[in-house]
Amino acid sequence: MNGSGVATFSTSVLTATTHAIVADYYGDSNFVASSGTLAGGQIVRGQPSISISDVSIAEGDSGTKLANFTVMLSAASDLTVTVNFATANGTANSSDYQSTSGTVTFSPTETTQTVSVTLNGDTAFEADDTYFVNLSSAANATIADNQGLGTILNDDAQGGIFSFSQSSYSVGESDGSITITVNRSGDLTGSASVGYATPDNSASFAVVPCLTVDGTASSRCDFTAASGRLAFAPAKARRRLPS
Ligand SMILES: [Ca+2]
Ligand SMILES: [Ca+2]
Repeated sequence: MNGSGVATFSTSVLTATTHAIVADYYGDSNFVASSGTLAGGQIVRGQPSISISDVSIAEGDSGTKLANFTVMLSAASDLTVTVNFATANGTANSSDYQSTSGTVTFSPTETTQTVSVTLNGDTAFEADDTYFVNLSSAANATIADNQGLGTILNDDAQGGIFSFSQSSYSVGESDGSITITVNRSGDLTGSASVGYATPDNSASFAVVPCLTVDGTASSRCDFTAASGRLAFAPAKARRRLPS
């Protein structure tokens, strides 16, 4: 190079390792032309690579929740690195998650970013569902793993959950009957049934006269035993026990 110039060096074939740069330099009559190797090795770094994590998360029963995918750069870069992302259906579809796409940007020195996918909760029993976050079109980096697998884990009981409408019921002795409501919650997508029966303690109270007031009712003295099965059609959440 001459006294006022700036050396520029451009190539597209350097491999990622340490390279020596040899320069010829010359100047005016006081500067003896010479040549030599610049002090220190000139390090050529390979482009970092991008990968994305997999995420498994329980679905939830209502509202939404986020599945956070980590997008990683194998090493910090001096350049801004970008990569596009887009979701894609597996067995999951738009009823299960909200599709999204965009660009992930790593500023110099950054190595981690997050892509969030919004999942929709529900109470239907179903198999675990899958979807993908695909990476494409990286700038200033290569892509080592271009696909994040999202798994929405089923957290619903098949057929739903049965419960009484109250923790206890009271009835007047002269009322003749009592109606007890059984609720079905959760998965209502299919039919389901549940058996019921009044416990019969008659045998253990056989020696006790019915007129004895001991706070315990028995079918021998106080009520007619009842048993049967309550059938719930799909999407029906309430049934009444027959009186
Ligand atoms: Ca659920
Ligand atoms: Ca579900």
